[in-house]
Amino acid sequence: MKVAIVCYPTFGGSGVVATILGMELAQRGHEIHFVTYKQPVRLELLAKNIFFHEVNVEEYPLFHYQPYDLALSSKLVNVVQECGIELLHVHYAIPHAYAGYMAQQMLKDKGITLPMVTTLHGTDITLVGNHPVYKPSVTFSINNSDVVTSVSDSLKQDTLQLFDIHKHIDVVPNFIDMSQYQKEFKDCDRSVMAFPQERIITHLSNMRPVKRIMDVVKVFEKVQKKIPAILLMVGDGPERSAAEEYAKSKNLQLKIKWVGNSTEIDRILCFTDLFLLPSEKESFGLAALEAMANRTPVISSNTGGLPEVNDDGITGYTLNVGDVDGMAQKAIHILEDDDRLQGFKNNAFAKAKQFDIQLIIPQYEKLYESVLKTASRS
Ligand code: GMT
Repeated sequence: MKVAIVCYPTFGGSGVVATILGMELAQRGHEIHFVTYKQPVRLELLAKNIFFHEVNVEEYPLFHYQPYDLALSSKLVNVVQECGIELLHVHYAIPHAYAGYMAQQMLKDKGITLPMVTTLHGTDITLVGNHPVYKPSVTFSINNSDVVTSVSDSLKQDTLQLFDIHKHIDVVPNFIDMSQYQKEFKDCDRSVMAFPQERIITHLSNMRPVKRIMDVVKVFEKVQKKIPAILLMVGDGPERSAAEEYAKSKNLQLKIKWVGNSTEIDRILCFTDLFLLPSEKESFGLAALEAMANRTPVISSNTGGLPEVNDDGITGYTLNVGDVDGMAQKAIHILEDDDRLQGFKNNAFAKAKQFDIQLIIPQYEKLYESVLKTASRS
């Protein structure tokens, strides 16, 4: 199949999922065209069947806001015609599903049918998309997609509750390539980060308010009073400086390392003992899955799709949003005993296998095939 994938090219989870999906589909023999404003961070361009088309938005002084959706839909029309694209898969509803719909209509005018699959990722529904400014367009684009998928059952329920949707939503969970985790990392050298007696706790996110990184620091503050530990804060974002200031005021600066955005996530997670994800909202929690694939138990909030990934009491613990005391207690419980920690690590790894890319990609392929079959009949 010839598929165009539209996504955000940044460090966000939706872009990572779209990129890995595209690369795996390309390996399976499909021709994959990424259409976005920058090369996606995890995209390896030097691979067979992978193409990248950059969307340029011309700056014009009259425009207060540059019309990216217009540029994207025009680019899609060109790419579809030039490359013979059969199917469009957009990740994140805003504005991708809307731009995709416009491209479909322009192509229809030229006698070309382009079915569209829309994957909902979370904030496009629960935070941004639900705002009255966007809601009518998001509702319209979801209802007019040929196939709609969501990354967890929780997100599906949120979508049905928050929007007036008359389209079936298929749940296709996020995934991870477990073949990369079967063997131990040769360069997993924890001594570069911590002393032998210290536990390593990690958090990874774009540090937006929804990630509650102040809770991460506060949980760590309590844990390190009982157990020698360090905290690795990976990623960057608007909440970072306030959390750094708080850490300094508590004299934690030597125990917390602010790593910034990193392309070496697995190298960091492989020597991590515990992952913290206390988010306010999380449709899935890809970072938690990446941690679990690296044999790392997770303490998370119990919001959204997190309980579908993190099994309470088995792969870690899930607690109410903001329950810093509870999270610290459970963290200490896991970390204070070597055998218990090992048990949680084994369970986390076993659970991650349920989301192996080899199990999930065929679900997308099946949806693609069915939508193409339907389109060819009409
Ligand atoms: O969580 C973020 O800040 C990024 C956001 C995105 O769209 O890139 O992530 C959402 O999609 C991820 C991939 O499907 C999910 O794993 C995240 O849980 C989801 N984030 C939220 O729902 C807050």
